Amino acid sequence: MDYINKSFSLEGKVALVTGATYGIGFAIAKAFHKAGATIVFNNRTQESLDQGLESYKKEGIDAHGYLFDVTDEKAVEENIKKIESEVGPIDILVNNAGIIKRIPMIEMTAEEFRQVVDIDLNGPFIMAKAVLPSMIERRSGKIINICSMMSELGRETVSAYAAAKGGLKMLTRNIASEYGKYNIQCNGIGPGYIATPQTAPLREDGHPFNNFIISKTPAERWGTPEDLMGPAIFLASDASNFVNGHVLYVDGGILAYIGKQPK
Ligand code: NAP
Ligand code: GCO
Repeated sequence: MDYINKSFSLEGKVALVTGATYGIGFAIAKAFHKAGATIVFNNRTQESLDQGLESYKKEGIDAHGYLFDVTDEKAVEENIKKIESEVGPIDILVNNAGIIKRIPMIEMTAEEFRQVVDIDLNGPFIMAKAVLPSMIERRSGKIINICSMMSELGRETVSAYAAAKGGLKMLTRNIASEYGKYNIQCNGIGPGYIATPQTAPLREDGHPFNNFIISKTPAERWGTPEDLMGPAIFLASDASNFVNGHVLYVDGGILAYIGKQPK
């Protein structure tokens, strides 16, 4: 048990999970808390921040909430400095904040495309850039980028999201390549289809996508945010110290599966 307790523990670590008010980010933050970490999260509106603080309180977690948008470089730099002095140097960054716009590509404006890429790809770049100097100095750090099935696959209406999440997979590999020598590990988690507010419109009763996803998933169900807890602890802990530039797909087997034979 000693090995398990030591290697998977996040005791004494400070973890910043972006956009972790609910959904996947909230579940990952809860997992980190259970593993011993101090939790910091941010959101872009006071309303979301307060909602998050309330939810952490209900779980008995004393989380530190900061109000800033991951696309605002100046605000990110200022808030990272604030977090470092008020809570402590950041040991673990999870780039979780993200949005999707489901619009057929030929109907999408360049501005809409830019908004998605800005939050889902530029955001993780800006965040990673802000935490890396201290990680380099301390010769230790973990960055986890929340990728997607769309880091590997395309589908109708999600061109901007797929472009951003595909880019995020490559940013992950590049951070690992560039800073691995400082004992910094940057990996991705690629969730399959997970029941959160982001996918709520696809799960409405009778929506054809609901049955489609269940039949595309060998596990024959939607994932839950809690399905991401173990993989996130692994990638944040010493247990993964020689895992770098990898995307761990947590998808109930979607990427392994050719799909059901039509009846
Ligand atoms: P969600 O329920 O929509 O939560 C996303 C959170 O990010 C929200 O709290 C949102 O704030 C926040 N956010 C958005 N833009 C932000 C910004 N610019 N700055 C700070 N915070 C921001 O999403 P989720 O389903 O939990 O997904 C979390 C991550 O996993 C996303 O990157 C998503 O693309 C990815 N993912 C999701 C699935 C899935 O099936 N659900 C699968 C694969 C990957 P508001 O509360 O203000 O909206
Ligand atoms: C969609 C979904 C996906 C998921 C997820 C898959 O419309 O296809 O929203 O993109 O959210 O990212 O891994």
